[in-house]
Amino acid sequence: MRHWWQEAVIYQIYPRSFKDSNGDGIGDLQGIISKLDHLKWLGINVLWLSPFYKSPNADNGYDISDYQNIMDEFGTMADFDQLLAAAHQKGIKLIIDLVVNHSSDEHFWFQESRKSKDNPYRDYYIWRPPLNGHATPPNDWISFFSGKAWDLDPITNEYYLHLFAKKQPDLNWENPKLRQEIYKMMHFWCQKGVDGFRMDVIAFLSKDTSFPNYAEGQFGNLKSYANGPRIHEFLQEMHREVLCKYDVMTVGEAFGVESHQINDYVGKSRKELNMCFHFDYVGIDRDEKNFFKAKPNWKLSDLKAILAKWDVALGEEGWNSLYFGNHDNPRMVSRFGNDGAFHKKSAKMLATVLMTMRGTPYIYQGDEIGMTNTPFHDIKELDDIQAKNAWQELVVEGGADPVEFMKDMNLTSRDHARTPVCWDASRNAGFTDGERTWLKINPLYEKINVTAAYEDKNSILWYYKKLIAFRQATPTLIYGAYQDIAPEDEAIFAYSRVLESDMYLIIHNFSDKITYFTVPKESLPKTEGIWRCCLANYEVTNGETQPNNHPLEMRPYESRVYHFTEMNFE
Ligand code: ISL
Ligand code: CA
Repeated sequence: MRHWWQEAVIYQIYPRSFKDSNGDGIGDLQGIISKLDHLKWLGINVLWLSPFYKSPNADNGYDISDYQNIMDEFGTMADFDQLLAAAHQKGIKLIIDLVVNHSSDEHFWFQESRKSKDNPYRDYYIWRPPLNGHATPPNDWISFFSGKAWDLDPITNEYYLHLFAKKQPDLNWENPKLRQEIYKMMHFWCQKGVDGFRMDVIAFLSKDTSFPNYAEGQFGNLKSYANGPRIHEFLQEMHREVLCKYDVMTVGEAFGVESHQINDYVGKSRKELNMCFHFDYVGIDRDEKNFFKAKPNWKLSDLKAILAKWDVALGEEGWNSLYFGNHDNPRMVSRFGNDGAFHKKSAKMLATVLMTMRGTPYIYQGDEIGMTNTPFHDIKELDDIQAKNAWQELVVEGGADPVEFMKDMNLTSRDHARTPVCWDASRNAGFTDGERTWLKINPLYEKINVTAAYEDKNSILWYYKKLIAFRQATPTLIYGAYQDIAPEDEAIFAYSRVLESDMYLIIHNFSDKITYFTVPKESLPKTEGIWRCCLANYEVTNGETQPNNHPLEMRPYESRVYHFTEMNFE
């Protein structure tokens, strides 16, 4: 059984940074509507919108104060209805972000809940008395945004849990009344006609309600509250109560889920989710002990091992997602490619990986033109609460070296993905016609912008368009079996995709040096046939059309997609 969300190419929009339509320097829904033709031209099938609901923006919308109303800065519900209709009219589906592990502390439910211990909304959140009667939190958990994961609320002198910011109290999924409120909200959006949900930190919904101390150190605590005892019960209830009633897709942000657990979430017989984003390579270039510290010399063989591990774990039972960028990660060309001498080649190479692997590819806004990381010189230039709280804790209170900290932020900050999309070379990169923008503009905008990319037929943008069309027209690239054919190679990433007798051989040079590669005999088809290089990010002379009879000379960041056609002897 094949589904539309397996054949789709999905594009993520972070509304705050996509396009401003009213000159206040903040992206908005009308801005997205004004750029739908760009997305239609690109050929994407689905839009994922990061949160656009009412929010005080402690975490830029991932702190929701009203799930059924639009954030003031982004516009009105009429704007949303217009966006949804316009996208559907252009044949583009739209999925929305479901952030229900926590709400904003400004949500009506929390305002009520904190009033008294017997308030009807008390158990919509997770409250615990101080340990042994004095101001000690119930356990040693820390927040992802620094500090403790518990905050003592003076009104009732109890702690409430917040795995993220203080202003993001965790919702209590043990409470069936809360769960029914969430399902009612999901029906509201499904009845409007949205085509699915991306689900924020979905594996955290069920916690061990004895709230034990950590098993291990920072981030090792994921075992303490990810994949809790009732997570599958809750997701199957959500499926029964809401999801099974609509033709919608779901993708869980599976922070904390390990490959051996994945088909419990996305197995086709599970009636839970359709696919997930895993986090196994999000830390590949990060210091094990300090997530904000970069570890630049990551190994290609480690990345390939992770990709292969998840492909095997999902097998035919599950379905994978592929992403190299999103609103929480630095720009992929700066992180996994080469944003200097080989900017264009490496951006195209990464795009080729994204579009030829097994699983639904996700493009993050601006990656289609190869937007790079932005130089941040001072903490005041950063907006992200994760960075600012870390600065406060590590530098201001902890005495860490501010220069070192900013060096790390220039490699790892989430703000890299949140600088405004560059639409042209005019002031403020065509993102706004106002004076200022909410976050600094990437200084390379005169060179790297959508308009310049349209005008350059050899641009990253045109290459994405070609790649997307190629993938959509090639079932073998969507459904074909995946096999890494050189897992140990630290420069070459080469794999096959096979569907029945149709075979593609895809070879990338992840290095800035010319690298020779011989396709292993055992990876080649046993039958006679002809090879054709059907897509590449360099000019391929006809001498390179035969990948099977001599070492291939792969140029820096070169990608080649070879198609094998069996010679049928009649
Ligand atoms: O700690 C991280 C590891 O990557 C963060 O990037 C991030 O907090 C984590 O991936 C969970 O992300 C989701 O939930 C957060 C929100 O800040 C992120 O933007 C969202 O993607 C809390 O809602
Ligand atoms: Ca605006």
